[in-house]
Amino acid sequence: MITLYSMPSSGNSYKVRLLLAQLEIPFQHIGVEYDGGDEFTKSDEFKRKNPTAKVPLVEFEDGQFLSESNAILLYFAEGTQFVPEDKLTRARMFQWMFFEQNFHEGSVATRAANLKYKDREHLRTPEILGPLLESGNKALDVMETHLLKTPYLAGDHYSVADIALYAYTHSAEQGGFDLKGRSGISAWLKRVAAQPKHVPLEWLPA
Ligand SMILES: N[C@@H](CCC(=O)N[C@@H](CS)C(=O)NCC(=O)O)C(=O)O
Repeated sequence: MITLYSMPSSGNSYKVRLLLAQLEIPFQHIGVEYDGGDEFTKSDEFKRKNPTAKVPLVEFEDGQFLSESNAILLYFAEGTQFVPEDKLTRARMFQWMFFEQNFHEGSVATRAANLKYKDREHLRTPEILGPLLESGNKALDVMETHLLKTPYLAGDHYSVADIALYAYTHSAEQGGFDLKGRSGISAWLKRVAAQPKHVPLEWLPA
């Protein structure tokens, strides 16, 4: 069985838990939390597994590792209904996954994390939170414009791009972002949550 090192409260980790649940892939879960106090990700033992010192991280049965949430999604989703076969549709799925890491995560998720985690209290200044609000709103507006035209990010079907962007969009209000005023995103969030075998962020394997 694979082992997943993941942070229960983190969207990047949730992406992987959600996909594994939807694909019914069993996994052993090792939880790593910011406020756990053990700083496990900073330990030499963990950094030997993942030099970036971040989760999520998958450990395969043969001792190999895979990090970066979206790479993990693509690895497990390959050959399933969650990766489109058509070349251009697949490229559009990649487009949204790169957008997630380049435009969305660093603003929407970062602002929510600054407001949520105790060890980020010093990052709650107007100089930091202001620009994050602006860039996060821009990212959400890009999604909103697109999702008013199409049911899922890569087109007509749910793909791992939807998983990648659902993780931090569904909790964006924690970062002070307005979702109710964005009807395209709100309807898409409901469509994603209604997918078979969908699990919430809090879900962990038994
Ligand atoms: N680009 C990475 C980001 C991973 C990341 O930032 N993980 C955070 C949680 S969201 C983490 O491991 N934090 C623990 C730490 O920095 O000690 C991905 O998508 O997997």
